[in-house]
Amino acid sequence: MEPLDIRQVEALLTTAYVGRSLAYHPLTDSTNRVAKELAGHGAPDGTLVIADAQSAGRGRLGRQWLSPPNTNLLMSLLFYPPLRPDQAQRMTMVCALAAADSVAQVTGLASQLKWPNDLLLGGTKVGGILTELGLRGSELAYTVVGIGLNVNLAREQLPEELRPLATSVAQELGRPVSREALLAAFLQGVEVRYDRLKAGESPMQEWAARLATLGQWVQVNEAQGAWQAEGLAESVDEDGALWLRLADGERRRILAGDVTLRKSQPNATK
Ligand code: BT5
Repeated sequence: MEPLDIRQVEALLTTAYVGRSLAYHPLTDSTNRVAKELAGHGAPDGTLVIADAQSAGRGRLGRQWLSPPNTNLLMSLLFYPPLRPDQAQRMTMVCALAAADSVAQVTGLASQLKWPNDLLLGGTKVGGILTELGLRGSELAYTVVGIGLNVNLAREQLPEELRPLATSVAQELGRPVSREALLAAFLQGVEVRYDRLKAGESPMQEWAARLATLGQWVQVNEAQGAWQAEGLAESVDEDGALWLRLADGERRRILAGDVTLRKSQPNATK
């Protein structure tokens, strides 16, 4: 696999500012870490940090993101959105929608979103998003949205235990895909949606409409591991929280956690 062709990306790019400031690393520890560092140096809104390999790619809750070199998209975008800290998940929504659209645009494949931060193809994880915030007092100083998208990955390149849980765009399409074309389409989609957000439009309705999770009976493990619950994934709100309807009718709001689809509601009356 060839390294990412940054010249080609720049030639394809049609954005005004998203991705125009671009830091490419053949290898870094984590693009999220680098983007946060750049935020401290006043890097412009929409700065892109992209790597061909990461030595410490992060998922949520201290989990790892794995990717063989020169195969996938490993990147972080730095934003200074006009949002409060509790609204920062809207940047996750913006990027998730743009990622889904870019896959559709370049390959014709329809992807789904899974609450809170996964991109799925054929029901299997093809990408994940890790959003991190920087605070200035009680205000949002910046948001870093990190995206790992499996583009040309063959499942066998992952450790055995991950293989059933992961897929890639190429795997689903049956042929390799241009990472450069996908990246340029993604950045274009981000800019359009980010501009709308800045104009006061929320991406929530569109995001909710694409969430495969809604309407499903799910098990939720809360982020801190404090509790586990099962229920109907009823809705999401403007802050990206999931509203779960428990079997006893109680509604619970979940800000962060992991969701597993359950085949059916236990003791459901037919
Ligand atoms: C995520 O976390 O899905 C967010 C992943 C974000 C990664 C990007 S890469 C660029 C940027 N820089 C970083 O350092 N991170 C971001 P989470 O929902 O916690 O899922 C992590 C779990 O996904 C792991 O524990 C594995 O089970 C699984 N996993 C790891 N690598 C994978 C891959 N390539 N494809 C599918 N699943 C994977």
